[in-house]
Amino acid sequence: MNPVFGMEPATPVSPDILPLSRTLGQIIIHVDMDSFYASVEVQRRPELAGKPLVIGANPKEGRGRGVVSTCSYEARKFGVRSAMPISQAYLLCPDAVYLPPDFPAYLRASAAVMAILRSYGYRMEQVSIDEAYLDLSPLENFSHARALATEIQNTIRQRLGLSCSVGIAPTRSVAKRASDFQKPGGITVVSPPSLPGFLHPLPVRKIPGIGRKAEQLFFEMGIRTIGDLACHDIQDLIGRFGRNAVFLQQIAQGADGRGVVAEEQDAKSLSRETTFDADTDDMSIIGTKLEEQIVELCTELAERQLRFRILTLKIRYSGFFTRSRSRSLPHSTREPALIRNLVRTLFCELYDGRKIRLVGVRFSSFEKRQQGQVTLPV
Ligand code: TTP
Ligand code: MG
Repeated sequence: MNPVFGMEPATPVSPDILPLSRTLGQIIIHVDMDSFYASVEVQRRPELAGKPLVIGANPKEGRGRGVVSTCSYEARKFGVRSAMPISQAYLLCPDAVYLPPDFPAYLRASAAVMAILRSYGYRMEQVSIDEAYLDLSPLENFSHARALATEIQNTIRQRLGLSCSVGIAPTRSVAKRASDFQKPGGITVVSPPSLPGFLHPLPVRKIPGIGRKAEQLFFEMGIRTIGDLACHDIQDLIGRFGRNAVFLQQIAQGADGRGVVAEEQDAKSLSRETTFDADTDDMSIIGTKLEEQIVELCTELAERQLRFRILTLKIRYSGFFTRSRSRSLPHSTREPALIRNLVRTLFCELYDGRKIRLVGVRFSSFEKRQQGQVTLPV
């Protein structure tokens, strides 16, 4: 036995066998909307269809600050990507249409998508504004799951005018990789026998949590693909990556073992942050931004029927110095007036008179009320 982890080090079992033995019986689908914010804009402004469209901060002819939230697939052909500085996006594609995000509209579209997914009656876990897992294990086989995925795609397209991609696999992490595989509009089925063939040629950075630094370490160990990681000596991996190595190798072997968690447990926090175009100490600009954030967050709370108990305010000053302060409430709430007062109080406590680069509000510690009486801690 391995004295540290209480388990046998991985023996050289063929990776072809592992996924089957550990995940037998699960059929999980991952649904991810295509270029979500941009698609919502195109849906309500059809004249934008087929054009490069960038959602994010104002580019101000290349002088804008802030980042790209997302962009249409037409803009992606120019190299524009989410999280890229908006100034860089402008350099790559000055002729794109640039729009500021309209979060309430995206939240409404998200709620409509999730309602459609929920209506199929399977265990469901929403993991972000535009993606969710459904546990289709009750279905007989992967062909039935593909048929249902097609129906889901058609329903979302017909009712909402939006496109999504679907991945179907025996595990969550492979389903997520699969939904990304044929975007936009694809359905990718990875049945147990085809799992190693799908997963192993992919680069290691496709495993969630592996960034550039870890990827470089893997390269130094001769690991380039997920298949290389699946077969690598586990003790060698633990020597470099510690405990995480066991989990990472399991993911590489297609055996993450996590199911779909029922909805009530998913949301841990909701937050909004805004970077100002120029660092500012103008209270009307700062107040307006905070108010926008509160309205968006309260809309999202209402959509999800959530109340929260902990509010956190974050201020980042010029030069990136960041401070935040939290307040716990005696009772859960989503009452805007109370939230406004609390944000104001926390702001006065935190603010030291310097110019501000970014403000943010976060709600956490949720409760979800069901049928008036019962309170489920989340
Ligand atoms: P994603 O699903 O990552 O991206 P997407 O739906 O725009 O495009 P894809 O077809 O590749 O799935 O994110 C969903 C939304 O979340 C996206 O439309 C905008 C928002 N978002 C940001 O605001 N900033 C980010 O860095 C990312 C990645 C997403
Ligand atoms: Mg998406």
